[in-house]
Amino acid sequence: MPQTTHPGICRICSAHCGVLATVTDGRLTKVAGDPDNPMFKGYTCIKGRALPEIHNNPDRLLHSRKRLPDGTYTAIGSEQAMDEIAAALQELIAQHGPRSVAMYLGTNGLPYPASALMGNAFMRGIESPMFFTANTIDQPGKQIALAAHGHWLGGDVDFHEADSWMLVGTNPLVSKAIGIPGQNPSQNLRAAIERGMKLIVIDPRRSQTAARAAVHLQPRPGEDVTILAGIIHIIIDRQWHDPAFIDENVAGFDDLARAVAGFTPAYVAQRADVPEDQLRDAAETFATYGTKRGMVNAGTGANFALHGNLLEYLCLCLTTICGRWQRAGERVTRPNTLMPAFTAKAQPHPPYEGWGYGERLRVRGLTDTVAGMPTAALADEILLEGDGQVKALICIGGNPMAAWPDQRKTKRALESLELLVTLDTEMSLTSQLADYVIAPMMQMETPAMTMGSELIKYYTSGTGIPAAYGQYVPRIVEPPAGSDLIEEWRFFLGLTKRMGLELWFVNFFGGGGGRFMESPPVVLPINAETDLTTEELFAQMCSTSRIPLDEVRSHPHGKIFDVDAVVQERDPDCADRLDVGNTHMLDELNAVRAENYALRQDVSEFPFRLIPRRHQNFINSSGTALPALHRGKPFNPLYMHPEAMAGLGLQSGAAVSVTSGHDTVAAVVEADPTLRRDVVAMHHAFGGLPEEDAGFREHGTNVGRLVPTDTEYDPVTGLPRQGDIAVRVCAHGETSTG
Ligand SMILES: Nc1nc2c(c(=O)[nH]1)N[C@H]1C(S)=C(S)[C@@H](COP(=O)(O)OP(=O)(O)OC[C@H]3O[C@@H](n4cnc5c(=O)[nH]c(N)nc54)[C@H](O)[C@@H]3O)O[C@H]1N2
Ligand SMILES: Nc1nc2c(c(=O)[nH]1)N[C@H]1C(S)=C(S)[C@@H](COP(=O)(O)OP(=O)(O)OC[C@H]3O[C@@H](n4cnc5c(=O)[nH]c(N)nc54)[C@H](O)[C@@H]3O)O[C@H]1N2
Ligand code: SF4
Ligand SMILES: [Mo]
Repeated sequence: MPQTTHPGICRICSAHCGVLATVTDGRLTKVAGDPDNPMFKGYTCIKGRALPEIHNNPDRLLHSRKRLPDGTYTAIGSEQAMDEIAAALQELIAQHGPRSVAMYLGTNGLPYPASALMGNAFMRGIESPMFFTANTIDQPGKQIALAAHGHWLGGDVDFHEADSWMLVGTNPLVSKAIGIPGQNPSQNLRAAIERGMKLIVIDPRRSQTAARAAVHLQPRPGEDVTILAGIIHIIIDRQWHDPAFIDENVAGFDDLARAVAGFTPAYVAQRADVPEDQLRDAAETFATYGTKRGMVNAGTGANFALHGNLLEYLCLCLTTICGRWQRAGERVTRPNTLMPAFTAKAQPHPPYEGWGYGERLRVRGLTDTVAGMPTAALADEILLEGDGQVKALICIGGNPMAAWPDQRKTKRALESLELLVTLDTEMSLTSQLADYVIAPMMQMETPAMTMGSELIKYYTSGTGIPAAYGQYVPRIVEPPAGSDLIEEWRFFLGLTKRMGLELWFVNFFGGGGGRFMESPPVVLPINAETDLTTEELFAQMCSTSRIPLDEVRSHPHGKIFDVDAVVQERDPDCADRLDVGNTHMLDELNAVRAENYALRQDVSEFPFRLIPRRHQNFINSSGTALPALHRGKPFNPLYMHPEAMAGLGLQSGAAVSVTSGHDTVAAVVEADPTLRRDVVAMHHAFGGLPEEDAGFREHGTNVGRLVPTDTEYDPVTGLPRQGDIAVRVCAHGETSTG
């Protein structure tokens, strides 16, 4: 039995672990950690190790599918599918204009660096501005806040050298997403704590990360803005900020000080329900402990409670007034490898326009922003008749029916489309409504590189690879015999050729990042003559890399390159400043202070607050039906404190109804003593279609059903309240008034 083992890259999450993949008789049979990888040293997680089951999943699509008039699906050749889809798109564009075609890029764009970029180039090629991503239903406040605050061109403080770190509503030991470097976060945290770092975690749940914290604030959910304003208040009051750094680099300090003045420790403690001395302890530990190095990062938990932009802005303000950025002469924490070189400098990049420009939606006055188009409003754009109505949607590696807010509205919208195309490895909830489902190749069947993991540092601080690390691997396993699978970027190339388009492929999204590169983006013309392999396309994308791709490729187990990058002195004529006094943000903060918060805390109708949390074994909806990952529990329980359960007469495993002001869903309740008594938690992106609710023990519960898109939402990004959702819970089948 021929068996070979190859270095590979798991790209299920942004950590991009270097792995060893074993192929037996042409099938992927094992994925394990790679002890020879200098960055990961053998580390993987359960998801990466399940890559063989993911590739060999019997439910995986091996051929694209087309929906027949009776609603059933038939296999269709990929060439034929591209012929038909190209013709349908041309027809729609001719009749209704390019804006009638929209694209949505979900989380599974990440593993395939060329796919999102070619999709984006295609949209520019047909001149449609309707390019949406999951980012605006994730944490768009990160880019909005950076635009309002500006960037520090010296980059982040190194976690490995910091003495204190604050994490707000993020659980990186599970999500690997932010704060603690995601490349084996558990080990990174252990080493830091052994070295003496004090971790401060703000989370209504004693999460895996909170359990390791020196200070854990367990507040009411949704009060993170209040808490951060309170911490800034204490720091300014005690003069623990960094006046020299502020003097040289910061504008708006007095405005910030005035805006936080009303957030006294007593007020914050009362409002957020945290002990006042713990709040003081958090502020003191962060601001004064050790060598005073360390940053503040927030995650989805804190971002989903309506004030995401302000929340992220206050994280930057707190970091900045304490001078917690890498300074001249210090090592560059995240030097580029496959990205072009840049010179880190100890100086600000000034704020820039972050929202209110570009394409305007026809609903809720929303516009394009630095975080992209407002995805939570796309269903309304599809449903709203009239000029500009969206008639076709192409989804790449995303699952609107599982992950978008307001599942019922999403379903009405997707069903009303004239053309819905998904590129998905299975008949996902969204694929089940699609006219065409394009079956793509999977991770180990395509070449891979770490550029995506490196790139995310430009999206927000606290992410990216904290070393000049790079890895590139060729295809490891052939697609299954007899299959007809296509790489996603080639699908867009196929449409381009059929539609006679001329595209301009750009090697990375401009966004915040483009402005820090020393070389302009690589721009490639793509047209009917284009004839490229994926390797050749990657080579073009990396043609301006700091470390040449061939050099990276010659280290198949990945390499930490000897890049000796040090933050340079500021330019002598630099007069730019970081802004901690942005008017939009401080107005919002004043409005938060003026709120009658007792109204929101009233528990008479809705006694619980539902918060989000991530599952160790799945990324969103991916893999939730796979026995290797769900291990006999294919649903997402409603986690509840045991005392709260006892109060309702509930036992773990009982069926419950969860009701928000918007809708009701059925779920299985499970005791979780790590929660506050007044908080319940759920993983999102589970569940079936709305008419399949009875199957919640088989496929779980859709949280998006409880979330309206048009009552409580951020006016800049459209992000609705996806956390701190007021709910009541009762035994399933009973009705209750709470
Ligand atoms: N209520 C609530 N809503 C939320 C959130 C929340 O916490 N609570 N979280 C939000 C966040 S942070 C995000 S990022 C979004 C996620 O929103 P989406 O990205 O739209 O949702 P996913 O479930 O990640 O969709 C992934 C899809 O990719 C498919 N897939 C798996 N592997 C591959 C592959 O190799 N290739 C391709 N082409 N497809 C593949 C899966 O089958 C699945 O259909 O949801 C948001 N919505
Ligand atoms: N294993 C795994 N990893 C993932 C994903 C996954 O689904 N599974 N998804 C990926 C994606 S798309 C994303 S965006 C990232 C998200 O990464 P994170 O943002 O780190 O998400 P979580 O791990 O859910 O951590 C959020 C934490 O916020 C807490 N929380 C909830 N509400 C509040 C609140 O109001 N205030 C505060 N302070 N805390 C609150 C929750 O208890 C939870 O511990 O993870 C990525 N990585
Ligand atoms: S941490 Fe992320 S990249 Fe690493 S093995 Fe797990 S899912 Fe894959
Ligand atoms: Mo996300």
